[in-house]
Amino acid sequence: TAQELALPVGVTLDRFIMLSQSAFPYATGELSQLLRDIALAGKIINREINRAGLVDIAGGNGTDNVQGENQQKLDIIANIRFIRALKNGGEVCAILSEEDEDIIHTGNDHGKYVVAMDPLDGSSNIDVNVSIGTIFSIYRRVSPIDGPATREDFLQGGRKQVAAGYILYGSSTMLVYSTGDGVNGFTYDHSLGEFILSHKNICSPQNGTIYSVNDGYINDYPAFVQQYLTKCKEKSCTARYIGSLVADFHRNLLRGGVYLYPSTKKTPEGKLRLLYECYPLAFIAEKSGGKAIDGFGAILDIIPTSFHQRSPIYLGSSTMVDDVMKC
Ligand code: P6P
Repeated sequence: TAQELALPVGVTLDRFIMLSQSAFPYATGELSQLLRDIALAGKIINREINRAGLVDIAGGNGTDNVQGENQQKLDIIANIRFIRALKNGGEVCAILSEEDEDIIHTGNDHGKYVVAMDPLDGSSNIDVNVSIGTIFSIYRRVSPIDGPATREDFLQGGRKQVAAGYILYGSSTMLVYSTGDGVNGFTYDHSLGEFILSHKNICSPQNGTIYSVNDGYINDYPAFVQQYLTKCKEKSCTARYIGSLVADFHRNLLRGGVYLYPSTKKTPEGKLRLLYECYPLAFIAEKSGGKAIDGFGAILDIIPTSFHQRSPIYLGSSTMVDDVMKC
């Protein structure tokens, strides 16, 4: 971890990746380059978001994505920018995006990795200036190198992720990721154009008092969730729900808390997407000492069957997630 590597806060992402890679003599640098490509896309999207209000790229685009959700212009820009950065980086042979039904083949058939991503989650918040985020999940391909990527590359299951993370476009822009050994956070320094290590070896508080849920659907939630929320209110816990998953998750990661998106009548499978929302955030939660379950077992143990399948999710501080299940 960064602790063992004795990396000082303030080191750039590039240097952090280089020094982390040096700790793995057999690493050949492709994953390192892939992480740099993701950071580059994040910088570009950050710039687009910051000027969205000034240039006519905020608001709806008048089209729907595969989810049937109204696409915001920045959704499309973010999708294009990520695909281009990963294609040009050369390490990724294929991408699965929330914005596209099928696998996007990059033409890099020699690439060892595939990426599942939500290029801009919470985008309905864009034109009201609420924080939004990118979520990404990285697998080593299982299909033969130099051939086209296949469904199996993306349906390996959450425990097969080699890395995952998110970019939060908030009051500051942060990249938070893990390659399996600890979770580290990098804050974007606009003057340098660099992500700087600001949150080394993030360990999520074991417990907390913040719960994040859409209270408006409470009558639709399963009984155990209603019981848990009643207990939260009896204990005068703090309700914090931004309506932007990455922002809610990040606050709870640092302060302690639990995010709940249960199944409802409207969304019997839950709302959040398994491959590019639940798995990557569950990976970060577990690697920082937290938990992520679907109400029956660990999110990361769910066997995936389709690209855009949904799952209920209870995600965050381990004691709080356990308390949900005790109900
Ligand atoms: P609801 C945004 O659309 C999103 O996917 C997450 O970012 C957010 O936490 C959730 O949906 C909000 O959903 O049903 O409460 O509006």
